[in-house]
Amino acid sequence: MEQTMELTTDQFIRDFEQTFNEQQQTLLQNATPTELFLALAHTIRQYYTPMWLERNESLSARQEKIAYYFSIEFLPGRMLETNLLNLGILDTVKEGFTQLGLDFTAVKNAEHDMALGNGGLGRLAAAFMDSLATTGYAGFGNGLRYKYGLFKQRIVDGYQVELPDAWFGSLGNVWETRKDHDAVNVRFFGNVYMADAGEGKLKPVYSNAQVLRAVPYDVPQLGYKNGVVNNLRLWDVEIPEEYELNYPTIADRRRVEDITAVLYPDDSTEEGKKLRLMQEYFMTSAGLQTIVKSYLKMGLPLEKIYEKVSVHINDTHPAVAPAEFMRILIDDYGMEWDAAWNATTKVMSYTNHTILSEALEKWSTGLFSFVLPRVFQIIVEIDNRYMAQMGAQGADYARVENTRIVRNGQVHMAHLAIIGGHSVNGVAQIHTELLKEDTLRDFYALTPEKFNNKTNGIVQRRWTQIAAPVLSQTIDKWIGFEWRNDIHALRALNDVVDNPRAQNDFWEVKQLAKKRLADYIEETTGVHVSTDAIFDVQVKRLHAYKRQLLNVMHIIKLYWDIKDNPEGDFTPRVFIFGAKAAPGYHFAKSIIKVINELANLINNDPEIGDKLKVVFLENYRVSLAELIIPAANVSEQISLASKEASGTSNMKFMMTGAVTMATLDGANIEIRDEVGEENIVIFGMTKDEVYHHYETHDYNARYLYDTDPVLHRVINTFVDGTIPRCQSEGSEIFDALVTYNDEYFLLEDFQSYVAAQARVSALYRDRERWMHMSMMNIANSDKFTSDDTIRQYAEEIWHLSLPHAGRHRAA
Ligand code: GPW
Repeated sequence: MEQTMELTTDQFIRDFEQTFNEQQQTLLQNATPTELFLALAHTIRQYYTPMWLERNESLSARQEKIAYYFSIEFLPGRMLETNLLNLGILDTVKEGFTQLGLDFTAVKNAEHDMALGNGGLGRLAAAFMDSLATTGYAGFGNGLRYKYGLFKQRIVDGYQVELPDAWFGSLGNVWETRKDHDAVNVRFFGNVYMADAGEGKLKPVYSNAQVLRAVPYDVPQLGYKNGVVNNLRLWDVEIPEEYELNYPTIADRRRVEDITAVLYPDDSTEEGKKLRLMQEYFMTSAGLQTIVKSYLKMGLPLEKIYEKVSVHINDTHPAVAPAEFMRILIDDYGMEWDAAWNATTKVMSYTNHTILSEALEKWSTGLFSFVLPRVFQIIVEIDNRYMAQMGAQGADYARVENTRIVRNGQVHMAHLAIIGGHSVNGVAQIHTELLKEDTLRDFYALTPEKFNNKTNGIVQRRWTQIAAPVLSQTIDKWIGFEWRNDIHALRALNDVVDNPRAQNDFWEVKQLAKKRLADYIEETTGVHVSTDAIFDVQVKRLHAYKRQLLNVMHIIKLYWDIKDNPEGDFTPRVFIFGAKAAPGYHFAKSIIKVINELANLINNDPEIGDKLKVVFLENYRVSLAELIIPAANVSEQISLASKEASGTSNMKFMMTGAVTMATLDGANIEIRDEVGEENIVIFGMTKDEVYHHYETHDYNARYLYDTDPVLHRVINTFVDGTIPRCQSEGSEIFDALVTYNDEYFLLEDFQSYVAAQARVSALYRDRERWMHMSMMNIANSDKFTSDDTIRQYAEEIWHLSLPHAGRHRAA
């Protein structure tokens, strides 16, 4: 049921002016956007605080089951507009600002992105927080309060340079509340030995441990027009007062603060650093300790904690959770092993986000037992009992050996998460199938009932109502407002996809978004781009498997086409990239350099002119995505089939009317199923063809390079001096593609990609056909709402019920 705050513009203006005067002590007219932002945020805090208190009271009064989403990353981006939208007062506030003569856009842009995440995984966690509140489920986040979020990317001479992202800087995080009374201690290092506990029992005694204090900061998560406020709890580290003497120097204190100082900027590769393990354990232990404490306040038996608590492990980073939960139940609360194990496996569930083995966390037993001696003991015990139990069941020995937790001197975190929980899910259909048949096949053979799929989703409100307000108004015009509350109503657009006036409206909307982006491009890069050109966009982390290089190879091909035939009839394109590379990922950084130098070459060639432009936008992040995605005509989703677990930007592009250029990978397949084959452009190998190469070892990149003259010329362009100032990067790329046999099969997919791109050009010239495709994408995007994804998690994995049936405040 819809429930918005009742707030008139006049009332808002009074509230805002009062808060502003109390806080800033200057005149509104003199205030900077940042000062106005702070005052506005504090006004909003006053609005939601009573709802937040009431929510917490009613959840505990009714003893509702709560799911806790443990994630080392949360990537909400800016919160101001979402909070206003979800309170139902975005338009009122905008109107108030207009009446006050203030620029709302400047104020919203003053908010620093909350970038406590790298990319898709962190953004998904943030989306789930919004959707949990919006659907009304009691789902709380648990993570780390990094002082520095994902690095800020600058491009200098074509190279990526990383700068620290001091996101809450001197202003603090305006949305958070410190909860001192919920602080707990977390122990690292030291020794553990077993001592007599009487009655023939043993209990662990810790000595010489380092004891640190975990202090939570809570960030409210507002539901869309339903009065629900859930909680995202982020932990910070401090030195407990009673141990201060152990840290006499500033350097000593710094080493402690390091634990929550910075988000690891690596995406999909495992680093195996001690500090990272400490981060993981710190947030997991602190979260679980407070969860148990708040459960016990209800006066219910601890053995039944699974009836009121679910803990979700978002990828392997919090996968120490089952062992830590066992430690708390047994050591801190005296539970017996079997009862504790029964509770633990019913509480825990796990999502896998990749099949790339280099991203599956493993820790050396040496490091692990040094940092977490007691947890390590428990893991060894879990592992032994697992072996014994499987042996007793007569399970295939090789399978059991492949799935055990401690093996060859390593602790396999994914294995702990699977054995210690009741559910493991992938994030798109094809990905879950691959987990079953490949990555986790032995687990699937042993415990098939644990496996399920949950295809990712996106917060449609952010990508339409916030990022694409004019598109949203146009949708209103054609099908009414219902879709804003029920995204499935968007399907009504299917009736107008061939209506010439509707097509014209949606064309104009896209042109406006392109103009907005073109202005930004000109401002930030100095490059002028024409909105008559196709805006062809690839924005995502820079990874070899995502194949930004394939896109580059196609651009080089077009460059030679134009140079060979400058008078030819050519459909103009602007290629837009946005991508951060992990600081230690040399190859990815070389690709960034080459894109920038190729852009220089092409953009400054008068013979090329407006036919072809290449733009690399620095510092890609959520707020920049909000500007770029609605302006795209073509969405590049070209990962090697089988490698992209799901993708989520593909869904955002679809929802705002871009046509997807796709391999049959991740959620692209489900997008095709929704829009139909004619409304997406598919190319490249299937996952079976890819796996065939793996099985037969028959792939021969050099042969393709030698026998395909177009490919030959394109690849030579990396090394023959055509693209200036990137000699070493160019030869690195040449070697990866030819000498080292092209790990991600770009050469094999090249011709199919080029042909698909030619199809796109032809389709774009037929405006009716193109608008049909574009609008079919918008009209059929409702499947990818994270509201529905989270409903499936809540019902099928966490077994939650809806606490308030949509009428939270009326109860
Ligand atoms: F390697 N993803 C990510 F699986 O953004 F852990 N960072 C990561 O570290 C990993 C995965 C990990 C992404 C996937 O690459 C993407 O396909 C997926 O859509 C997204 O997670 C959300 O599930």
